[in-house]
Amino acid sequence: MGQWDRFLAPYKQAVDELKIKFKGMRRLYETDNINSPIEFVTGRVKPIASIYDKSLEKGIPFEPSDELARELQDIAGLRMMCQFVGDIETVVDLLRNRNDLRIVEEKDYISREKQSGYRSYHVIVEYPVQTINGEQLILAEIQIRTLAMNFWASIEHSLNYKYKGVFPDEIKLRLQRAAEAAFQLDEEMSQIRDEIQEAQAYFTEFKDSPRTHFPGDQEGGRTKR
Ligand code: 0O2
Ligand code: 0O2
Repeated sequence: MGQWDRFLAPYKQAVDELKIKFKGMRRLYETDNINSPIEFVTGRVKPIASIYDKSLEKGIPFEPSDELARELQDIAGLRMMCQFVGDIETVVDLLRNRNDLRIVEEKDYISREKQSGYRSYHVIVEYPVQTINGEQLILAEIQIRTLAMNFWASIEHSLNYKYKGVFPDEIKLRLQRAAEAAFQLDEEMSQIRDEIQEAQAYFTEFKDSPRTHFPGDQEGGRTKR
């Protein structure tokens, strides 16, 4: 096994474990028939090429080391998507109350968006991974954002590849405007949140109910074929 594989193994373990734990939180809301503040969860270990780029940017030697583990806080990265802006605070509170991780830093790019227009709430956590050599504390970055923020960030990220991080002014401006429009959409949806959630609860009940009436039903249940 290579040096990098050995270095990254506990990060992979942390991402896998946290993904299961966060998806589990969503399931617990579902079990209690409560609208979940978490829509979906993704996770990844930073690809070696991105670790290389970031180490160059930060002036850290590109080699597995304690310095790299300390300075690159997003080698383990999790993303939690929410329907509404208000859900983000709920999710952050859920994280604050967990006793299997420790929050070391919070970055609020929602009330203070980045110059690019990027919005998200970042939480850096310290998470203990049980390895065959004992416990190892791993830093992980959890990005919490709405679906609209995620839509914008995914597209901007792809464009970043195309333009190698240097956007023409016109594109930059249009992206900033698009980010603002996405945020307006979030605000608008928040204002009709109760209506939306009522409709979603109704839809879920309708979908799951064995007594749902369909045209052609004889006894109120689904038509048997
Ligand atoms: P479930 O039951 O749908 O949660 P993975 O290793 O596959 O678990 P990874 O690689 O971190 O996850 O990210 P991936 O594959 O992009 O997406 C993770 C989960 O998020 C998958 O569900 C996707 O279906 C879900 N997902 C991704 N994009 C969206 C989206 O836009 N909307 C919604 N609602 N879900 C999305 P799982 O893990 O397969 O199972
Ligand atoms: P990738 O490909 O997502 O891994 P740091 O450099 O991490 O010590 P910094 O730059 O202040 O400190 O970190 P920040 O901005 O808190 O978090 C960096 C991550 O946030 C990025 O990781 C992106 O995932 C996301 N991000 C930050 N700004 C933007 C933006 O303008 N557009 C998009 N699409 N994402 C952003 P990486 O490593 O840059 O990329």
